[in-house]
Amino acid sequence: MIDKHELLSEIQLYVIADKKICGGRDVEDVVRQAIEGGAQMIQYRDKDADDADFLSTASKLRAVCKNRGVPFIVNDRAEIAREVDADGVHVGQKDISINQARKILDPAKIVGESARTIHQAKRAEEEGADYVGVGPIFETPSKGIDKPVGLNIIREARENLHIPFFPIGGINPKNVDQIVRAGGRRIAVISAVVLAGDVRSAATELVKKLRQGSPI
Ligand code: TZP
Ligand code: MG
Repeated sequence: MIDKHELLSEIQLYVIADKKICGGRDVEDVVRQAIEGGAQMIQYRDKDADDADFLSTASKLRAVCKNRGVPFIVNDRAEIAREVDADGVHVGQKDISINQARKILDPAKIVGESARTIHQAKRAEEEGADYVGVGPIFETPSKGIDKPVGLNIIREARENLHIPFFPIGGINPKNVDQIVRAGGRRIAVISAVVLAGDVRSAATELVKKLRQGSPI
């Protein structure tokens, strides 16, 4: 298995397949198309599903990702991440701690955390997170009432973090250049890909712009 740090260092487009935001679409189809378009890491997120449903979808997505050699991350539910042998778990500030996640998952697995300030991001790094998501950068309906933190956190993250960071929140093909100009090399997105009319080309367009800005 490739070392997780090496693996993470190459990821520019991280797509979060949020079941609710996928709307009526089949989440497996969406993930397949996103990967075909160039998504390099997938997270399964579903705040509402009960554990049985979550487990069932997670194991299907796990297989889709494994067949295509793409790392698969489970949102929040570390036990389910372990059960489906996901590549890691992503936790929020109000979820289980990095430490707790580490107790559940093998040390070779990825643990990521969300941060809306550089202080939170630094703390996640100190606690042993393998990557952080920083944002919301722009306004986004996908994160409820969270106010955007703006582009400045990207510069702060570049200066202060040693782990990969993924700007997230309201990023789409029209504004991704702003992320690149602020010094971001990677992004995490939900709606720009999973809600796109053409999932595959939305992913391709984002990857192209990130590569043009800064090939990894
Ligand atoms: N964390 C910060 S913003 C956000 C999350 C999960 C939502 C991102 O969704 P979108 O649709 O890419 O704005
Ligand atoms: Mg969470």
